[in-house]
Amino acid sequence: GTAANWRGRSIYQIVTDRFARTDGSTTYSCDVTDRAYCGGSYQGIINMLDYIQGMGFTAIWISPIVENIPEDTGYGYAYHGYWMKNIFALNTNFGTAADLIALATELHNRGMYLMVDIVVNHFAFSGNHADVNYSEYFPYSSQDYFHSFCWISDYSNQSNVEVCWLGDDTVPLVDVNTQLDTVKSEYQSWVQQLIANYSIDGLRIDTVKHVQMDFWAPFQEAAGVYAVGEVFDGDPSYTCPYQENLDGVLNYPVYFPVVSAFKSVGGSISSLVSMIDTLKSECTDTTLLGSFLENQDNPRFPSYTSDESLIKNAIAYTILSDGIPIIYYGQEQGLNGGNDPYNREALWLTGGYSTTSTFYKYIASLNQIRNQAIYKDDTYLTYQNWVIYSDSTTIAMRKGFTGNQVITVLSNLGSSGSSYTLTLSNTGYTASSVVYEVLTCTAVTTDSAGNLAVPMSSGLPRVFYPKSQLVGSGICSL
Ligand code: ABC
Ligand code: CA
Repeated sequence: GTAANWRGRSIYQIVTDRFARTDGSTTYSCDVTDRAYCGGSYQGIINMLDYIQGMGFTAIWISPIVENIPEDTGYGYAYHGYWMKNIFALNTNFGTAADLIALATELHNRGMYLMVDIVVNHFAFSGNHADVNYSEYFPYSSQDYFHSFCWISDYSNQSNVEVCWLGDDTVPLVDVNTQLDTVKSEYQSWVQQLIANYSIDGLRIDTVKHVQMDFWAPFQEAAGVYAVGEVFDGDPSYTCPYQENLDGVLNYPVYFPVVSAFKSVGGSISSLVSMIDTLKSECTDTTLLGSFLENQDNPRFPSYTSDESLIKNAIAYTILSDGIPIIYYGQEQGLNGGNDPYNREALWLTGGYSTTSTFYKYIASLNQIRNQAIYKDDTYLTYQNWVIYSDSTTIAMRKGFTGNQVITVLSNLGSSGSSYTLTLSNTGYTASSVVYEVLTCTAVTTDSAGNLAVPMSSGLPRVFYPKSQLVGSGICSL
């Protein structure tokens, strides 16, 4: 899929080892602190596609698929897939090539896309950096293909970030010399083959900031599919320029202010408001950024707060703002693990894939309204979300042209927030028109000046959309 094909997708991110087992077990033990393979597989994902599609997702992102180092290192096994050894072989812990192809086929039969995580920055080793056995790597089977050893020690020095190594003397991440022409062309032909062999529709690219900028545009071009890069940095002036060389980047700049705004009552709304504006001027296209609240590298949002209203507001931001929403597996069951490895729970141990849990149904509602707005008029996607109102506890946003606009009202008052009416004048809705608050299925009629009276309570988010656009959708039984 091209960037334009991906803009309207909604992605469910899976840590393959932790999502579903082939045997469908809901009891097989998985202690996250063991950092071991727990048996999640491609076949397990296939069996659970109804569960994923039932929330309105139109794509999945899976862990890196290539062969990893097999050792039980000081940080356990490579169950996450980021410790490459041979990029032309598969990690057989997740299944066979046929299983992976079957996953792609089954997704495509449902009209869904497959995004695969890839790493180019490094291979991995179990042991001291001085003992790396390069001959075990493929295709870069000698030291000549790698940067000479130095640890990354200064994140303010970009060349240090690019040519030195991540990791430590437990698991050094042996830094590929991506400046070599042979390496560049090898990687380009590799990614083409990978995409063709497994019918991959898009890429999530790891450690993008650790590879020099000029590597990316030709690599993206060779891949020929949408790619979203991981540039783990909250500063938009650092992160956005990567979008000049890759279709998208994960929206780390907005991640941090979203977490701060909603992780507690009294969080800063104003920093979020200003970041929304900043990104529009700094990034090439905010509608192609990857919008997320959780992932395998950060504490799950409910580890900061158990307040259901706060969590709901943060999730609504992910799905209804600009960009391609990415929901991390387990958000739909309210998992609350902290940092790596606690945020990589086995999903099968947490309620047997309930489709009636609060957040499962909530995420389904949000995807459903977004999918409906896109279906009615796909310029919804390129219309940039803007803040129509904010105060110290509220942010209201509009996305979509007149007649098809979604108005999202978010609050960080939390579950004990009082009930009151917020009158919004900037929604663009016409006078005396009927709109629906789609999370509660409540009809509201704008007044003679087009003002919208928003019934706020318990710190819950409110999402409005014109009633006429809902007819026939099944949303709110319309
Ligand atoms: C293993 C063990 C862990 C153990 C660790 C030391 O070693 O499993 O339990 O604690 C993979 C595995 C991990 C594994 C690592 C290392 O490999 O998933 O479990 O940890 O062996 C990507 C992936 C990530 C993956 C790798 C490696 C890279 O998403 O899952 O990890 O292939 C850096 C990289 C980033 C990387 C991340 C983990 O580390 O840049 O690509 N993610 C600052 C730096 C960032 C840095 C970040 C976290 O800290 O600038 O570059 O990310 O260390 C903001 C600033 C940011 C700042 C943050 C903290 O604050 O704006 O710049 O980020 O305000
Ligand atoms: Ca590097």
